[in-house]
Amino acid sequence: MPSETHVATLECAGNSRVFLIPQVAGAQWELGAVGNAEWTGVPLSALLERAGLADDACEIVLEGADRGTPAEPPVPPGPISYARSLPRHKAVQPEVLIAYQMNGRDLPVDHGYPVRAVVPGHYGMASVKWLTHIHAVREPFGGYWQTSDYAYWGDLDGKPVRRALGEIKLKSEIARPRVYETLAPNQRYTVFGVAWAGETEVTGIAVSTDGGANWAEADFIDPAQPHAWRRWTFDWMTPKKPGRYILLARARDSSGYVQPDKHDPRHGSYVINHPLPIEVFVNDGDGAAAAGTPA
Ligand SMILES: Nc1nc2c(c(=O)[nH]1)N[C@H]1C(S)=C(S)[C@@H](COP(=O)(O)O)O[C@H]1N2
Ligand SMILES: [Mo]
Repeated sequence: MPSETHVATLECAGNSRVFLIPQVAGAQWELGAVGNAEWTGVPLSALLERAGLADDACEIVLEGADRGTPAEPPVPPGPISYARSLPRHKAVQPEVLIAYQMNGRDLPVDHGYPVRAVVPGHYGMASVKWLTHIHAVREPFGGYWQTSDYAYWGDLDGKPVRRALGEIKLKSEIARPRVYETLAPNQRYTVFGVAWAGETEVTGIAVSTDGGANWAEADFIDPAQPHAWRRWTFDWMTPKKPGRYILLARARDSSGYVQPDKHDPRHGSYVINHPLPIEVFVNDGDGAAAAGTPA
């Protein structure tokens, strides 16, 4: 069947969880549960067309080979496989692939060999790996991995309702310097990072080097491309005064949205898209550590 290649950023919905205060349960992801790759595969829409999708099919359920019993209640009646549904309107978009290659090679086992779904614009949990089945369903699929887990509290006429996590929310990360890195004073230092969004376009990126009191625009390296992150740089004259400094990055998108100041508790331990504080140290210039630098 015809294959296509798309670049897409996949971010785990729990990425940056370690930044939540107080600490929450779950893998203590720092900055690394996000990546950008080139995916090759057959568009899901081509498979659905060949199969002949019924008019009343509302969702497409994607199922993977891994099975087991969740450790946390509510525990389902027997072992379950990893399965997630996509709303029909997203499933038929041309960017959604049943992929067999990542960066021009067969998928590594960790990334879903032999075939996985790649759902650009949605958090990683939508991109089902080790894919075994694709089912069209007539009623919304309320499986474990989109109600008990990978879900959030939405709102229906003022009442909280459980909804499946979907679209990636606008976010940026500082990749360089690293948390707790020690820098020389009064030097030009290039801060480097990335910014990405789900279904919108990242249009601006600002950086603060004083904990959020002042912001200045950074420069994009990459042009805007749907579903792919944009790398950016920011030239910083490091302070003359030794000490602790907090760096932050805050992106804007084409819909006018700006990264929020705080994590929204309705998302539980997911969707951590507020500007993440990167604490660094500036030393006194003699190579000696500044006061407060961890040993
Ligand atoms: N079959 C299966 N697919 C899965 C998962 C899983 O546990 N089983 N985890 C999902 C989650 S939560 C994420 S973040 C991504 C991670 O994809 P990666 O390992 O290629 O980075 O895979 C998704 N696909
Ligand atoms: Mo994830």
